[in-house]
Amino acid sequence: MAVKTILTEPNKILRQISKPVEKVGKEEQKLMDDMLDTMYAANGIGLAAIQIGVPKRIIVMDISKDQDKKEPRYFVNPVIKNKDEQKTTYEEGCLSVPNQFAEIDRPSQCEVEYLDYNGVPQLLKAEGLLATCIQHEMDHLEGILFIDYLSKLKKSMIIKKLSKAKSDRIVV
Ligand code: GNR
Ligand code: NI
Repeated sequence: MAVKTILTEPNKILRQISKPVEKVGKEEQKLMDDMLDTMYAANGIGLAAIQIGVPKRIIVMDISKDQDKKEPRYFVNPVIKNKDEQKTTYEEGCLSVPNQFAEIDRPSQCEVEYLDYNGVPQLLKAEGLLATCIQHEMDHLEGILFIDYLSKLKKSMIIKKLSKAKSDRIVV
């Protein structure tokens, strides 16, 4: 178990398209353990492998509020089957876009097919925050960030801020 560094925009690696996992083996399970550690350490509710630089179609999530009752979820090779016509709006944030938040519309319900931690096929019907989070994480697998849904102006302002915040951290 290990906490990894989370890549942040404008790091180009975040724009890679992640590759399907052939088999859920020891290596993938270790990756999922590290992803969960990293996500909890950063106080996030979801994390895609590409956020720690690994271009595999793997997501971890825990939307439980109670710190003592952890409910980790693991999704390998997730595919969205059914999307609701109806949309809901959530104020989204992203560990790869630190300290920036915006309201994003997404289908309010979805069905997702995936392999779990043990490589067993699963089907999940999600709604509410779970549905939003799954879609946010699935976007990461395609190299998409929530800021891509904002106007060009809002997006460029956020990227500018993040670039500046990054350069401020480099001590010459
Ligand atoms: O921690 C996170 N919170 C969140 C809130 C609303 C919608 C999506 C998210 S996911 C985010 C963690 C993250 O960046 N996952 O990729
Ligand atoms: Ni994110």
